[in-house]
Amino acid sequence: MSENLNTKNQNYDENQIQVLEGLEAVRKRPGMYIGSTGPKGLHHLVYEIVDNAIDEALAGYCSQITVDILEGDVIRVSDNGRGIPTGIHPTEKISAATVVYTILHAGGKFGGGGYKVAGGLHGVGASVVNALSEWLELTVKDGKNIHFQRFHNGGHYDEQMKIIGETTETGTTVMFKADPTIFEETTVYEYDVLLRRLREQAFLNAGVKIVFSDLRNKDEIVSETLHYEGGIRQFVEHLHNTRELTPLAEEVIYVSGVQGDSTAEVALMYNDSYNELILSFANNIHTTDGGTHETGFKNALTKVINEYGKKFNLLKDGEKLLGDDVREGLTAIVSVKLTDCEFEGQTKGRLGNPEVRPFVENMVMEKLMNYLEENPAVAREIFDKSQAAQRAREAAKRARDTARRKSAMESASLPGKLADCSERDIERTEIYIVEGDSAGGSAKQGRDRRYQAILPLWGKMLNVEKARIDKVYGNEKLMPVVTALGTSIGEDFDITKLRYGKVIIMADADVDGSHIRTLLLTFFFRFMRPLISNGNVYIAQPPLYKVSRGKSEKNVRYAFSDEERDKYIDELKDNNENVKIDVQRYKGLGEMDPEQLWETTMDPERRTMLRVTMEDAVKADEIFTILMGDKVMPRREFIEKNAKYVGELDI
Ligand code: 1YM
Repeated sequence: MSENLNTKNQNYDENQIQVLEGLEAVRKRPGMYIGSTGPKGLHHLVYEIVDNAIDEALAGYCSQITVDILEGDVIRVSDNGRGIPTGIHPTEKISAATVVYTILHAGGKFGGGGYKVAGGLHGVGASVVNALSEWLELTVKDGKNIHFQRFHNGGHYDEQMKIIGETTETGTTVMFKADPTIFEETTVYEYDVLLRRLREQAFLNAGVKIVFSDLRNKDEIVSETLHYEGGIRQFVEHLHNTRELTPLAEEVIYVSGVQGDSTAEVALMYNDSYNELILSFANNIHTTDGGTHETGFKNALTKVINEYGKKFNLLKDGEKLLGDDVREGLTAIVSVKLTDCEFEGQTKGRLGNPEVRPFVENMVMEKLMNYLEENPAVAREIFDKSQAAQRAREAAKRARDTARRKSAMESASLPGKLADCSERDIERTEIYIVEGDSAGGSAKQGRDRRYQAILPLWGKMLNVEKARIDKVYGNEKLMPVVTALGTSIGEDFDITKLRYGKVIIMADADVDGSHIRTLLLTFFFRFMRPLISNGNVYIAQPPLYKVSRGKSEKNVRYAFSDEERDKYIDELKDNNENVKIDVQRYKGLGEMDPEQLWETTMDPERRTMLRVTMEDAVKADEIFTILMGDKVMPRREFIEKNAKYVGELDI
């Protein structure tokens, strides 16, 4: 606070003290404003600034937004809008633009005349970004003058905003460097992460043009223009393309409506897969847990397709398609823009506004019904697909009932190969799912039988990406997993029935092991998703090498990477040049004896495991569709691109 202020007015001193108190609050609790100080929070800084430029574009004053990552992970965002007002603010006695960048909650845009729609931090974003930056430079062109101000160390400034030149252009440019003392983990941006979000924003705001470039490496400049006149229609097409899915009909169905100050739009398309993907947004914010807009859409879709079936006598009396039937193979975007969004739930990922459900529901019912009547061929295809899903659901139900009857008749319903644990408290229990009989044998002998259960897998694996649920019920490899976990699958999934707190996949560190891991993860993702979002799924990390010197137990080290192996070799040599170090490479779990397996991979005191998390269900869906789908090219591309990331599993 003892900054050397270049001010002539006592007001400015007081002002800066007040300002810095506000920004200091942000620096003390960054998580409250941007969620975290990890990579996610870091990228959030960019979104906050871009959001302001998008608001300006939506207000109709800006046609292009440029986003650059510069050397040293400096971000530059530029727009050709009106430019943030630079006049002296009536009560704060400093430039309005300075107010926007230094006063928390200046986002109300000075009350009145602001935008009808605001997302993100509702405009407080600019000052939050400034508070969390090592430095930030703001340039505003107002058609006459170029105004400039520099901030440093989280919003401090030595000089007020000043004119540095003349111009006939208008617009705002913001350049900033995230503060490494706040973002301790990393201040390096991931191009793909920013690209994904910028592209999403370009889809959601039809016509807005965003030019995004990575200029960090002069030899490898990457640039992308994101500009979609078709808006969310093109979003749906994009989701089909990236997943290499085959659409059912050629064009995307699009409906929209207005009610007062609110707008709603829906784009949808079917494909020949069995999965549904609905992404919903409120004021451009992804509502990961859905909410009233999504419910309204789903209700309408079910009603319309049933009504269509009745009207054309395609449904027998009393026959009814359920939501899951009409959503099989559906890709849809639901986007609403409201004056005031209420976000609910622990992660604020669900839209709560009750009036939105009937608004979306009625709009979609009316317009989609019209569409289907005007496009009978498309309508018939959608209906037939839904009916096929319904028939499969009934077949699955029969299979399930048979499975249930069978298990009720068998005295012990748990799978025969399961070596269960004695403890029942799921806070403490864990199950190792192990591929291969020899590894299974070692694991059974090496485990702590009080709380560790072992389930060896055998038989032919089903590629669940290409199977409906009825196939799972008949699969000899997956059913033991289902019965051992106790939760059932799909609609019947019940996490309260889970028999083990940790579900640990243990497979070899080779190609086959990786295949079985992927298949099991896909299975959990498609049929037991809450298991993943709840954080119950883990991947065991067996060591790659055993490094030892002589026979003493004291001189044995297990290495999980080549670097670690070399480090242990040096450590055990202890500067004695001639000493012999033994390095054993484990080709598979089966090579380890029970004791080694326990020490290195299963002992809770010593093991390392990866917890599988689901940061982004959309990305995960894309990954699984690519990894397990029919198309070879995208799979190879994905694997090549991501090979370096193997080891951290964040689907
Ligand atoms: C690179 C980031 O922030 N552009 C931007 C911001 C504003 C305006 C124009 C703007 C808004 C209004 C009137 C209004 C903002 N202004 C304010 C505030 N790009 C970027 N472009 N004139 C210009 O809302 O009425 C906050 S953001 F509060 F000063 F009006």
